[in-house]
Amino acid sequence: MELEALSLGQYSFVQNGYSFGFAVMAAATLFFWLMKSEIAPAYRLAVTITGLVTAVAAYHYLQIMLSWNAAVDITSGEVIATGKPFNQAYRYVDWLLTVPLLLVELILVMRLSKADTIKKSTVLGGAAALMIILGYPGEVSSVGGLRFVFWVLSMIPFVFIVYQLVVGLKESISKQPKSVQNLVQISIYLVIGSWLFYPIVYLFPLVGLTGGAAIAAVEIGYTVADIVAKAVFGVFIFFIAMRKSQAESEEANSETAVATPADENSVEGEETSKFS
Ligand code: RET
Repeated sequence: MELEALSLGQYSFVQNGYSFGFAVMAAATLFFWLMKSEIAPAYRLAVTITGLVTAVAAYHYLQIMLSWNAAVDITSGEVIATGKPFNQAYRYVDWLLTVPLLLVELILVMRLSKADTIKKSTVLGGAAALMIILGYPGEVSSVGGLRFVFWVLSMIPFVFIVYQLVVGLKESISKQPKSVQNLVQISIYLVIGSWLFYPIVYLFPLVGLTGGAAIAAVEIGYTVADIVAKAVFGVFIFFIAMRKSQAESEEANSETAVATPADENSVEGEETSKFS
């Protein structure tokens, strides 16, 4: 990566992007973990994993930011490379850990049968890992042709995942409670929309962007996509889990109301609505 091609403005813009990324991921982690008690036990694993994804991302954004800092010196307003390489592996290791987890998050919050949960998590998680591994050699290569070849290879598992999300989960969505069907549908579109961003950003250096502009566009592009795919998506998972918790506790309350005389059930009803 030719860091000296960056203007001071481009360098600082990317640096601020990482800093913002770190702040969002760290704050999102605190939010998910602190709010977990608002969720029924059946959905807590999904919310815990949501926080784990943003925690892993916060750590990697810090590392990326430190590596970005160490790679250059600013001398008289010029960006001068120090010789320490900017480590792009942090981003790919982050994706390798978090992308399969994001898919597991979505599957868990849908509360499918155990066999279905394991099958879908393994197949989608495996495809996601393969997609990231195939993308890395092209990302670190300075040869345009190689970048394109690995883009094509990585697109194969990508298309498979998108297909599975759109078609494979259709039936499962129809089985979700009415109150969350919309939210689940939107979060699937959010996954597809934010994920589409990555292969497009990857192609920036091949479609006319050069020098510092290409580096800055790729780094900022990935950072924005990560914030949407992890933190914003996580908020949707959180609300789905919360609504399902409420719907299920209301259902349990109305069943108790049928089973017990009216004057006794109010106390029991209150107890079941606290998810502990
Ligand atoms: C690569 C290489 C080029 C082709 C494709 C890619 C897809 C990357 C994706 C990454 C998603 C990352 C997420 C991170 C945040 O949690 C590897 C850029 C298809 C889809 C969701």
